[in-house]
Amino acid sequence: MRILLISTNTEELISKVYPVGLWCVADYLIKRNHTVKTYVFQNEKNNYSNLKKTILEFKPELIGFSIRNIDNISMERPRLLLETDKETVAYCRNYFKGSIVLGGAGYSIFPDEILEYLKADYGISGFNLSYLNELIKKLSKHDQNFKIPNLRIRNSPEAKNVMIKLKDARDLNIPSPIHFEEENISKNDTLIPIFSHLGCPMDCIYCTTKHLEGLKIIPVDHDRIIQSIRNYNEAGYSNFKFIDGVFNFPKNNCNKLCRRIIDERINIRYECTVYPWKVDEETVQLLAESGCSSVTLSLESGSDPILKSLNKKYTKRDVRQASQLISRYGINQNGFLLFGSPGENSNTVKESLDFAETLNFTSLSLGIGIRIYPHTRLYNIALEEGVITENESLLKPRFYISKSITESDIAYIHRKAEANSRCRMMQ
Ligand code: B12
Ligand code: SF4
Repeated sequence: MRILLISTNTEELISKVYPVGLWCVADYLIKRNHTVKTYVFQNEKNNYSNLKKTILEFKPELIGFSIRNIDNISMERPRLLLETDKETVAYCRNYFKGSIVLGGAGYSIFPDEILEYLKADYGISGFNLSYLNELIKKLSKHDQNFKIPNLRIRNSPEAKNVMIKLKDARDLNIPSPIHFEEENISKNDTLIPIFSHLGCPMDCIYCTTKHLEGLKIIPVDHDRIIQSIRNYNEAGYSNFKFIDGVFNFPKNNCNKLCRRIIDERINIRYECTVYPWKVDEETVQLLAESGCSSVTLSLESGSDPILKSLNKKYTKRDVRQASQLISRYGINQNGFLLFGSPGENSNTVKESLDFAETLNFTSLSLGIGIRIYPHTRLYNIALEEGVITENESLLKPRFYISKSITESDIAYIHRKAEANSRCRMMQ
């Protein structure tokens, strides 16, 4: 089948992000003998007229949209990023009469609502692309018997099933470097994103990872990771970002991967996220020796009762210990504080900011209000406290902020961010 895959994401929030999800889908479909073309808005100056030309010349039989982002998760300046996808789906319909299928991380959080909002035909949630392949086979045979896991069909009462997660990371694709080369993406400063595992057992109350990836860690085979890094190295890329929610858990998996990178003299500089719990010198030393130049130290709060209310396993003491070790090994550390959690008040806000100032952060990002997602504990708290109602759509972002947080607390956070050049507000 001739398939056109579209990514409309042009955001540069936090950093430039390449459409790796879309490229995984492309690689997967090409291996199954489909003819695939990708259309990436980031690289198209005159988006719509080029898109029209692409549709008319390529003549796709199916169009797929990779929906990575829903919104910018900013309570103070919210933007619904899906609007561009909605416009683009409608635009495609002018020149294309076939089916439009959605997928991607953002899509998988709100499958029914996004399908309806964008007025697409089908959606496949999750990471398992074999379900997409099943759909394509059925569509090409005009077989209407759509009993496919994770499939949603717009205007169809069936297929409202629970998302089946990937059970085996062998089915998780790492995109080929060819896509970065084809798009002429800079070799010096681009971070190539790689998962070292799926899943996170930490179960923080606001996080969607449990829903998207599961609580169980599913490691990606180290041979595959090393081979992918080598492929990227050969293509001239040597900066990477391990995009796991927490890179340092499970400790054995992290240490083993670092040791392989060191032993095999792999040329790599990378960033990763460190969860500041049970961080010991052995791991930090291995991180440094294997090329880790910068970590996101997920801190979220500098107040122990608030950390507890977020279901963090660590305390301030653990954070300080991890931060000191990371500094000792010369690794940059970027912190993040989230304000407005259940139980937060003026005192805990000040306590958090004071605590963060005592740590050796290269940068500190501050966020106010927590995005409420379905399938999370924060959702239930927000429901119980009457912040949201049961049938309310959360697609247009809703945020939780403790009722004890005042306007003057918010102004205080902004003043602190302005006064410190290492600090910035999340947008
Ligand atoms: C790593 C990451 C980042 C890194 C990216 C680093 C980098 N250089 O790439 C950083 C920290 C920079 C980042 C920033 C942001 N992120 Co982010 N990020 C992630 C994370 C953890 C992984 C994304 C990723 O690269 N996955 C790897 C690829 C291969 O997977 P994938 O895209 O999901 O694709 C797979 C499937 O979804 C599927 N698929 C993809 N497309 C399609 C299409 C079809 C048709 C089908 C069938 C299937 C399919 O197949 C692929 C292979 O299995 C996700 C959460 C998660 N667990 O997925 C959040 C996530 C995508 N981010 C999110 C957000 C909000 C943001 C920011 C807006 C935050 C902010 N305010 O700044 C920015 C936006 C940046 C941008 N420019 O777009 C949200 C999006 C939901 C939402 N509310 O919008 C997520 C889901 C996290 C969350 N729950 O809040 N992010
Ligand atoms: S540690 Fe990170 S990825 Fe894991 S549950 Fe908490 S916020 Fe989500």
